Amino acid sequence: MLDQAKGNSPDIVIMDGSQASSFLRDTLTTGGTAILRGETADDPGLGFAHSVVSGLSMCPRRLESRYLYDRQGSAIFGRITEQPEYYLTRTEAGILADNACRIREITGPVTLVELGSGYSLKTDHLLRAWLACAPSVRYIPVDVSEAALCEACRIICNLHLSARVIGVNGDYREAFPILREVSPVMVVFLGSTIGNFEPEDESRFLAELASSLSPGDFFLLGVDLAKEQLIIDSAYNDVAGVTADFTRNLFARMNRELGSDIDLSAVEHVARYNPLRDQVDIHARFARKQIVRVEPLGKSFAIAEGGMVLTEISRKYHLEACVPSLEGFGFETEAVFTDERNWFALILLKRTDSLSESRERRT
Ligand code: AVJ
Repeated sequence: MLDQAKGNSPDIVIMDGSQASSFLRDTLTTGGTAILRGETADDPGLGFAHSVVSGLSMCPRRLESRYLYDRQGSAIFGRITEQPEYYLTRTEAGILADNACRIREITGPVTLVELGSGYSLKTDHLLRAWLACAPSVRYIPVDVSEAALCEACRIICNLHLSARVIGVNGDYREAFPILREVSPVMVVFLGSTIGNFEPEDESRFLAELASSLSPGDFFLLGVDLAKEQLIIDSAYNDVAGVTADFTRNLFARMNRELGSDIDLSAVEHVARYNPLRDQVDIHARFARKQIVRVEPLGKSFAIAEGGMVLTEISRKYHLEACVPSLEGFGFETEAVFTDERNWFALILLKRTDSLSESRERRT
């Protein structure tokens, strides 16, 4: 039997297909806290190196944004959410605080699975609403950052003694096979993190999610809404420079893990909202020529002065288009919650009884 952590210091357990599901069932019935480490966890061997080599070989150059979230990156993102200009987290937390009980009324006592949970701070509104209606709650946070995930599991278990928490350390895909095991479930995907996906990746994600859920399961999605350019530009260019540190940390991580030897003082943060495409593009601009090494694979890349590397996109949504498009993947809309300024929305969806009709509509 796998080791199971009790109390406030979750053990790290290596997830391995067949064991994972019985382990999951045991922990969710007996209680306690544990972490499952998936294949794409924090330190996936050469995964980062291969991703950097392929991204720097592209034209234009781009890096995968999931690698922004190592220990340092998750901590810096935590500080972004506290900046006065970064309205997203604060606004979404307010919507959650106001509507968590209503959401629980609609869904009933489902297991909560949160994708990209980070420090799980906003989720506390949901956990409290769940615990106000039943003696215990089952919560499965999924995150690529082991450090953030362990911290979140520790805090939640200290705060809510009856919570049954299993952290899954890996990317979203690794959580999909678990969903059928823990149904009835509500998958929670907050923070407008879905806006990090290119449209094709978003479609693939939604199709895979819909087919991994059982009919009647729920999906709670947070999306940042399109709004005045100045407000969005400010959110991604905070005066304190925390977002610039976040972008720079990706290159600091390359120095730490790949021996890249980049002069970080040459890396500038450039973020700009394009209202025609409803998208923020976040780039690193190299103020001086750099040779970027990827030591584990023996490769080097020359980036000229003024060279740009896309590190992230953050797409913004219009409810009129977004809701029907979600429904096309096999969901029904149960409720849409927004703030009084209409800056952010939480969409509560339910997996329909069958996917066939919606599949036909999209092909
Ligand atoms: C965590 C992806 C939602 O796009 O707003 C914030 C990440 N990057 N500032 C976002 C981010 C720069 C954030 N998401």
